[in-house]
Amino acid sequence: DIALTEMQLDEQQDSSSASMLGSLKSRLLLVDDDEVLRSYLTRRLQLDDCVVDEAADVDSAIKLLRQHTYDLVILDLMMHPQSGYELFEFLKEDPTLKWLPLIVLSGRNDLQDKVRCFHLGADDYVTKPFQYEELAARIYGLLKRTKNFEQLAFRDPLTGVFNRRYFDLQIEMELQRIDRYPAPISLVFIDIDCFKKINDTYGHHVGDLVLQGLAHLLQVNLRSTDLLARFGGEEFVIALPSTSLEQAIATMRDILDKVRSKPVAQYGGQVFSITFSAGVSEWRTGMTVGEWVSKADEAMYQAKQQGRNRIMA
Ligand code: GH3
Ligand code: MG
Ligand code: MG
Ligand code: MG
Repeated sequence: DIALTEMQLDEQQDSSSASMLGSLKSRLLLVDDDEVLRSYLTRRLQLDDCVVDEAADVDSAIKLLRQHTYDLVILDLMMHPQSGYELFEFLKEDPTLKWLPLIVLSGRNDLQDKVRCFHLGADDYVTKPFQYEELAARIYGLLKRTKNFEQLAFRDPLTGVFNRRYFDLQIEMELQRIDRYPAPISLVFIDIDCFKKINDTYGHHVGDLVLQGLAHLLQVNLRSTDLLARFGGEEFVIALPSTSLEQAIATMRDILDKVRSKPVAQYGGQVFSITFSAGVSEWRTGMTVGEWVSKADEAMYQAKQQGRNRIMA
């Protein structure tokens, strides 16, 4: 088997360009029915510090794509029972997956397949037998660009946390997941208390530092599965999967204790402390995302009414 011989030779060379891949902290999905190729490629990519999931067919690929967020897909064309082309159809339908970077890795080397794949949305096409070095360099090039783009599209530039656009996309996926695997999920709406006064007294720059400080404090006190986003000016939302209303309230009370007990920002030798008000609501079957957010927003408003610096449901 020529492909395998080339792979084995390839494996003995030390990779240096590929190791840059690790710096991108990526999770890849490898879809190929060839088990030997999968285990070889997975091992190489793992050595380059990528997280790799494998799928042997289109159905398992779809399952994984629904469960996890990937940075890139490597896709074989000739597979059974469905060909790789079927996966393109699935990706195209899902707005959160439509732009997922994809490299075709195929034994088919004819112009028609290549052109068809690019038309369907492939970003690159590598033919088998392949050199790992080249594939890794192509993955790196693609990820470098898309990571930067993603950053711009889905992150709030001031605080670095997700923006509302990303929150809206991701929350729909969370609710779809709950539809299949029922579990509680709670939402928190946070609004900084008397933030205008900080801006008016110390200037907009200090206001910005406070926003950054609070975003950081929230992020480090949340779980990796929690979804934190800046919703508007001095408003943040958090979705807490697998968390009941009572648990969410307890979590937020702990975080508010931490926020009020030490300064969130410092500037020109001065330190700045804040408090916030938050509303919590647990998702119930049949609720729209809009209704769910409004419920948390209303609870936040109640917290303001009752004197701020508190969590209400
Ligand atoms: P309350 O306790 O009732 O929430 O009072 P507040 O002063 O926090 O509420 P208000 O909505 O009146 O003020 C929010 C302020 O947030 C007004 C706006 O100038 C400021 N703001 C919004 N976005 C930014 C930002 O990106 N940076 C800074 N520094 N300020 C911002
Ligand atoms: Mg195949
Ligand atoms: Mg506000
Ligand atoms: Mg406010």
